[in-house]
Amino acid sequence: MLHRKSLLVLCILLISQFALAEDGYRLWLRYDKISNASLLGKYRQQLAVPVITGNSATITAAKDELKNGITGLLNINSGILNSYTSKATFIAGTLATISNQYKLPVEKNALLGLGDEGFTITTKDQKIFIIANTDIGVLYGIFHFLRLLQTQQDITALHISTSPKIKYRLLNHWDNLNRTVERGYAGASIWDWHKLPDYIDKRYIDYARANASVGINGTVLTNVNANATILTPQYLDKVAALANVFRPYGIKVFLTARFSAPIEIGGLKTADPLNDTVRQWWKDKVKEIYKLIPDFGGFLVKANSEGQPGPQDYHRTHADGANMFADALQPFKGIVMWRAFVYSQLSNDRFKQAYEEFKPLDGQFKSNVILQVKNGPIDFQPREPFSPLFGAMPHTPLAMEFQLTQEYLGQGTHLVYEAPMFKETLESDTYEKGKGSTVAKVIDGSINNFSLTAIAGVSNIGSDINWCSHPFAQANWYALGRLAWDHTLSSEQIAKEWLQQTFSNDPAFVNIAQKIMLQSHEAMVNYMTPVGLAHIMYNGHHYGPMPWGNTLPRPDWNPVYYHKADAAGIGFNRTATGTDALSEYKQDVSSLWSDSNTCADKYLLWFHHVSWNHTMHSGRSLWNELCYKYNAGVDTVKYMQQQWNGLQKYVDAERFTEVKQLLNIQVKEATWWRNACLLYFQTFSKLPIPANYEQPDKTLEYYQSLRFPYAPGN
Ligand code: GCW
Repeated sequence: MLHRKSLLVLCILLISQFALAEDGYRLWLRYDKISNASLLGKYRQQLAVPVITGNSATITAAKDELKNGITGLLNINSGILNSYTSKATFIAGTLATISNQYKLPVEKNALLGLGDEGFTITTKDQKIFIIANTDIGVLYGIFHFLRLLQTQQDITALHISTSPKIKYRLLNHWDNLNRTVERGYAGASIWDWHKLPDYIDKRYIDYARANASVGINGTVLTNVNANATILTPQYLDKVAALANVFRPYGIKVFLTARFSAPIEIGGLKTADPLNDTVRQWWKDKVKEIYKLIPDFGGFLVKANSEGQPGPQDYHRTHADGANMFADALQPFKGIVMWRAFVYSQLSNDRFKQAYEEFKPLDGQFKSNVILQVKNGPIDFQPREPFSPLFGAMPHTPLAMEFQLTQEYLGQGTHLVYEAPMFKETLESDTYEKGKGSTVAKVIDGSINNFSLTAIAGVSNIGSDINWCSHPFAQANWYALGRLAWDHTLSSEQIAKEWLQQTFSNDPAFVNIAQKIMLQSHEAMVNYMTPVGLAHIMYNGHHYGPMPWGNTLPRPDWNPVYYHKADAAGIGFNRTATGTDALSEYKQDVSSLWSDSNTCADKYLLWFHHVSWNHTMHSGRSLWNELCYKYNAGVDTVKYMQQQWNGLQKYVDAERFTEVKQLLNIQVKEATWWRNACLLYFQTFSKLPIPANYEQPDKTLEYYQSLRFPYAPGN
């Protein structure tokens, strides 16, 4: 008897523990009850009689979300009505369904101008209206409204109208069919290919909800280092099952197309894009896909890059390759996202190669091809100047590829909020059509009048319970969606609303946590690659520092290629006396960076080889500036750690401890980066680390002896 009783107590304890588990699974869609009584009262009144009109899977999703939201946030049990009643306090639906039932609260033309995905949230006659042209617009409006509640905004007189600035807002998964994730630090792939199509993991639905809540409307399911198996009937059925889950949430699926698939799974002898049999093979394949997935988005292709097959294997151009897919997809309105990440070793500077290959092809791509360009010219380094392709391709739509997963940004252990880095690129001025031609305006199509526009983020999602491993890494997923919808949002605003939804609305918490986030990117640049250093990480897995790396067969895979440290100084001369990469930019841009005395410090070593005694804008010598920056980076992380430790009372124990432990690792690793890099560069500068800085406690040989054969994500 006693035994049974104690078992019961144990069960209750376990259940209540479970209910309180703060494992991060809910992301920013927590919907915890609002504790501010007066706000709660107002919200309850405003949501006393909610109506959502319409009838579709998307409208059902909108109803479910609103129901979940108000049950959690307001702890009320309002049933959501299907049609208007005079008692309604909240009405959502499409223009068509609402105008049947109620006098429109806003101008019809203004609404039509919001397009397929936009919406308005408007207060009229003390009722809140959410109106859109489509069901997806309604769902986006509901998510926006729930964000207002979650961030405790005043909802008495709302006048919001918004539509996305970018058409395709995508995640790119580098997920393999065996569930490993290239450069993934959050566990295995969330796609359980083995159990699909019959087993639908609840995660797929929550993934779709999370994406829709920030406006992400497409996902490339597979790695750009592609596997043709995904295009076989067996796997296409699995893809179709995922597409069915995502469809109500406005999310289209895309796949990566392996260029040699006609050979590998089609039994052809060639994959030549100008060969008729090959072209027909792709047309048939595409038809087969659309039969299963009528709203299939299209293909993302990495070709002739890092060993991937491509058109150049047949002496054809990237345009020939892309256009072959474009022709196959065009009848179904599918698109081709052709990656510009190429570096063929033929030129004297990896920086220049994407431009050299693609600039001559400007104007040769079919209208449903978009060229997907990484934010910088090399490869997702902590800081890069913008890729010179932005601003150089007036006849080709360009998509932005950001990397959410932190391959070069501290991988799974560093708190790095990426929005400031994304914004830095988006706000850079290309001068393509004179001053103000920012990268953002190139990719939103406004500079060259393109309606095919896209932003992609290489996903940081995995099977870890909290999706992204580091609790703060979720913010990067969130930020990608928010910025793709509206690139004018500030990093500050995005950090704030993410924190409010994910952790707490208490300003005492939000203000400090927001500061931690906002300083984190610059801190990381400082402790890894200050003053314009780049690509000095460990070979292969890219974990940790290895500025001495010089053993790989290709020079441009070795760190020494990038920093070029020698007795005379450090940095890569990309001016006219060097590789002249600067000439790939418009004159107004290159003139900003071509003189080592006026070039912004943050880009100095990207473009100049300067002496160790070069005078920086701070007045310090370059060597002293490096010492200063490396130390400032470490100090900032220590400060972030201190600030976080002061937030204990505002955060649940689980996530508080998780972040605390990770920050401890980050401090250690930042110190490792600083010490290893300074000791190594000192072998050239022969100058002391000024005595006012913490001195390395290990030798360079020690750092050089470290090995990480099982580092993740390789
Ligand atoms: O950053 C590099 C990565 C590769 C990746 C490649 C790419 C998918 O180290 O792992 O491959 O870029 O973007 O194609």
